[in-house]
Amino acid sequence: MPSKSKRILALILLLGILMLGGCTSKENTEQSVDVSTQTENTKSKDEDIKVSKEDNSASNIPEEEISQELASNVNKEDSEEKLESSKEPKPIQAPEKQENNDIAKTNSAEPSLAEAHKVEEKVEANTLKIQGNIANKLNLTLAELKSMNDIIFEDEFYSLNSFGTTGHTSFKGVKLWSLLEQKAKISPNASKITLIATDGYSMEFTVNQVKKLDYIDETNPEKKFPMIIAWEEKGIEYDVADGPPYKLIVGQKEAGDVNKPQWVSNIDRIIVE
Ligand SMILES: Nc1nc2c(c(=O)[nH]1)N[C@H]1C(S)=C(S)[C@@H](COP(=O)(O)O)O[C@H]1N2
Ligand SMILES: [Mo]
Repeated sequence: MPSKSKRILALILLLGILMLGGCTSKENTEQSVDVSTQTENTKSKDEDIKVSKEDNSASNIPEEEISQELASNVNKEDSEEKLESSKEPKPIQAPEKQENNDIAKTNSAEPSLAEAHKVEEKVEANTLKIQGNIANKLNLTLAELKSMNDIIFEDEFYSLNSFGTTGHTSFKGVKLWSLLEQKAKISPNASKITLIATDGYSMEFTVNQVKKLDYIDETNPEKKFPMIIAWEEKGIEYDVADGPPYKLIVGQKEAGDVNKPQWVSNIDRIIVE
């Protein structure tokens, strides 16, 4: 009997030790979890501080909120990227720009002078350059071109584009071959002429194609056309604000010839090779 009670005591003791041991190990686990959560919390607090700092300097709370909402839907790295992008100096620059605008608005004399200068520069930039295998390199203003009375041509041209759209349009300009022959003094061994627009669009022709004076209008067999550099369409001069006011106009080589894509607008230069 006493050995039985000893055994029971021993069992109780063992249970007590086991229970104690279990509790301690649980506590230890909880503690280590606590530590890690604290570090996480500290991290996120740091982030919050960063964000709120940005908020203050950018004074752009709604955008920040949106980016944070977006961030919660994706993984952490992505969300950090989103936060980064929303931290870009854009919102900070905005008020500075406004200030500059205010200064510009209050100072009325200087901007108008600057504007006038810009318009002048634009008109000057709108010269027609003729370069390459010629004796007279030319840099013609619209006024100079318009004064070339001996080579002016004016008529209604027929156009056909690649979609099959057709039309008749009146143009006024100078004959391109006359311009090259009489004014630019094209070299007798020149063979190629390239017209280049300010947008990079360009068209290449042989000298013989430019020399040709009998381009047609398939709807009007009696008429013959030279290639022209026009500055006026339907009785209205091109707006110099839209770029160099020069457009190549060419008729058809034969019936069905898709000629409209060859009508180079805003010609910047003509290169002779
Ligand atoms: N500078 C320049 N000229 C251009 C073009 C262009 O893109 N740039 N497109 C050509 C093409 S493909 C056509 S059909 C006609 C279109 O002329 P529109 O714009 O007067 O209709 O312009 C031609 N001249
Ligand atoms: Mo076109």
